[in-house]
Amino acid sequence: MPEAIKVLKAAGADLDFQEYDVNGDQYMRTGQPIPDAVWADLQKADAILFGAVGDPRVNDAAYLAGVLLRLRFELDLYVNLRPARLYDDRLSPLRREDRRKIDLLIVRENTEGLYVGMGGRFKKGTEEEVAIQEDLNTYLGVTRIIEYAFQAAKREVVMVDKSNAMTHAGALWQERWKAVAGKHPHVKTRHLYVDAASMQLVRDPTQFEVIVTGNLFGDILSDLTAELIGGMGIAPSGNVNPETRRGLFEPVHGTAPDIAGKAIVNPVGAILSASMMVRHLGQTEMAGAIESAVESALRAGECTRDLGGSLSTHEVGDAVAKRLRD
Ligand code: GGG
Repeated sequence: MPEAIKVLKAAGADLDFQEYDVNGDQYMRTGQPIPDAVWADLQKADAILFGAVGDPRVNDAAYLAGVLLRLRFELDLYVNLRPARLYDDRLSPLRREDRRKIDLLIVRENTEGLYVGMGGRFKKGTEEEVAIQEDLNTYLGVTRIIEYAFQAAKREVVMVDKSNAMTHAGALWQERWKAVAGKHPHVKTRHLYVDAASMQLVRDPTQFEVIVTGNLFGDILSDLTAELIGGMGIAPSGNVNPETRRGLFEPVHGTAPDIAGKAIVNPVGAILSASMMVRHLGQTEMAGAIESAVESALRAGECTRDLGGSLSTHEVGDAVAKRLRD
């Protein structure tokens, strides 16, 4: 986060920053994932820049649910934008050069699906235990995310589901997909089952512009697409509500406790999330300038070791910030 803020300031972002410590320490101390006073402020913010949630000392799903899922659900940030753009050819694991022009967007439904926490465990701890995790899909939720994908696309939207096996939810997705697609005849459409989509993403990701899918599949596919462009350290995301204009921006990665505090974590995912945030706030030129500065630093090899460089987290922030000031 400090590197993302550093870059925003170097880019001349005219924003008031308010920093909040929402972390495992304060959760263990107070039992509150987000303190009430912090929550009140977050509800009023124009945008939220978020790091990551996860702490090996906290083996408690209520922590993740009480931080990230609460923000997504209660602020109704129903669109999760997960772009994947390859900034430097050498970061791609793909052998064929013509398959490396990757510039796609995953539009993940962010407030429904398996993440709502419905279900339960019956006869818990016995050999007869039954565990049910419910996959919630609503007419409104499915319709609005598909509609958003069409707004975001110029050329083609690919809808990904598993409607051949998940027949109830899948039927709703199929019906809403056809209905919404019918309103956008100028945009091409394609449907893929999630297994086929995974295969196609590895085979030739350049074929995709916008992919729209549910919460779980979007989560999984976007880790795959992150690896196609350099890994989890580089992938940004935005959680937005296009109607209220609320937004939360965060790197796709988690907290990576194994490398925390060593000044080697890659700040690019956070920096690119900050650029998505200023774009959301209407500063398109600034967002483009930040992305160009990141691209130039990566191409010059000014990056952390996960991308083959030797710079520290802070030095990467400096390298990007310097390009914005020069
Ligand atoms: N910025 C994404 C994020 O925080 N995701 C939550 C997550 O994956 N937590 C688990 C972890 O950090 O290992």
